[in-house]
Amino acid sequence: MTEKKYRKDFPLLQNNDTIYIDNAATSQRPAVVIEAEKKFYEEANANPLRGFYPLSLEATKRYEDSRTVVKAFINARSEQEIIFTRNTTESINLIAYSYGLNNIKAGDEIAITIMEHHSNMLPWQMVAKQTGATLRYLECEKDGTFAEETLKEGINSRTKLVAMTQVSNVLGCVNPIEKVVRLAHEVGAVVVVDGAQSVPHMATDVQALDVDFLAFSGHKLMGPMGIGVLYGRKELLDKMPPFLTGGEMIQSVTREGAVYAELPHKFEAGTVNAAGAVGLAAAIKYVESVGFGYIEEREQALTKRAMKGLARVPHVTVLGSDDPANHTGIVAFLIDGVHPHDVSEILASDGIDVRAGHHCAQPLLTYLGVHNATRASFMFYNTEEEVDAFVKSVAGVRRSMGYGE
Ligand code: C6P
Repeated sequence: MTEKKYRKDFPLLQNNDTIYIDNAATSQRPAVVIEAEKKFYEEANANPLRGFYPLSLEATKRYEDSRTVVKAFINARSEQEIIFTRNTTESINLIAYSYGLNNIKAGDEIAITIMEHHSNMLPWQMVAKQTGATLRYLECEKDGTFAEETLKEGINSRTKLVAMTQVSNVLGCVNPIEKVVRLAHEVGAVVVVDGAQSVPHMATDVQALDVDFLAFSGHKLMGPMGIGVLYGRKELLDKMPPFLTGGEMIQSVTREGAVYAELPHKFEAGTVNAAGAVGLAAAIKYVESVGFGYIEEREQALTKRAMKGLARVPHVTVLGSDDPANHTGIVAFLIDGVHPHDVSEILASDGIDVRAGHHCAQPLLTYLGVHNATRASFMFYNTEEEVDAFVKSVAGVRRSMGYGE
């Protein structure tokens, strides 16, 4: 059965017959999100948090109301724990520069996994280099799982910070965040979770997970580009110095220095992306109206169909687990004898949009013994027909390259 219930909500999918299955790179946006951003500029455009005239107060209200929506969405304790950033990358850099450089020293260990996106790897390489701490890589099994010993050895009395993605953007596996948090907190380490690929696809409860920091991007969650979120535990954020300094993050300034603003504004220097925050709130409300039960069920069905189809195509290897339940809509694969860039070009000529390359996870691919891979990634608005067209196109790739089969 083909499910098309929500497709009409997405203008691009109505105006374009491309088969868009590069959702892990960025999702499509429903009209309500585009409309919400437009409405902000049409009805409430003024610099938020600055003016005392009605328009600026309205801009501020819409910006702060959006924060409340985000707070409820991930079940944070207070709005003070929600910092608006540009994206996941900026959120993680904020933690690295503000928390990492001030709390980690020579002799300490930072534990990250080999499957991290460069955005959750390079900031920790920087902190390790600048502080003299050791950066330790937790290596996964080929299916993306972590052996008990790997976690127990990797998170030890020297560990001060553990940074882990909840869902890998290459393997699609869901990592055992609760277990990692337990091990980390037992040794007094803080946990940074990269939620870029998980927050759009499953319910997130920062209190239940007990994480210290969580980063995610609006654009993978059907929200606008250029708006992201950093959740941080208030006790930690309170003690951290600002990442960026300048306008709007102060209480008072003298020639000698400044008294910084309270949370969350201490971390939001300069004019904020209020329209982006409003768009993100609209995206969250849209996700909630669809419901994670439906989203997970649909994405699981599409992934299962794709993996079943690919399993029947000779010379195709899917990276990660054989079980579609551990792929969160992400299917990265190799075709013997064909470079992934050629695969994606051949698929593009059939009107199918996938990503090919190292997916900003080069150390993972090297660890898996490959240089590049092609990746399809599904959202609940994709259809069975699109999956079938994708499998059919993959099945024709080697023939297009001159192979017999
Ligand atoms: N991954 C992908 O095609 P930004 O660019 O800051 O919004 O997100 C960075 C990021 C961080 N962590 C993970 C797990 C990610 O997947 C991403 C973005 C995209 O896989 C673009 S490289």
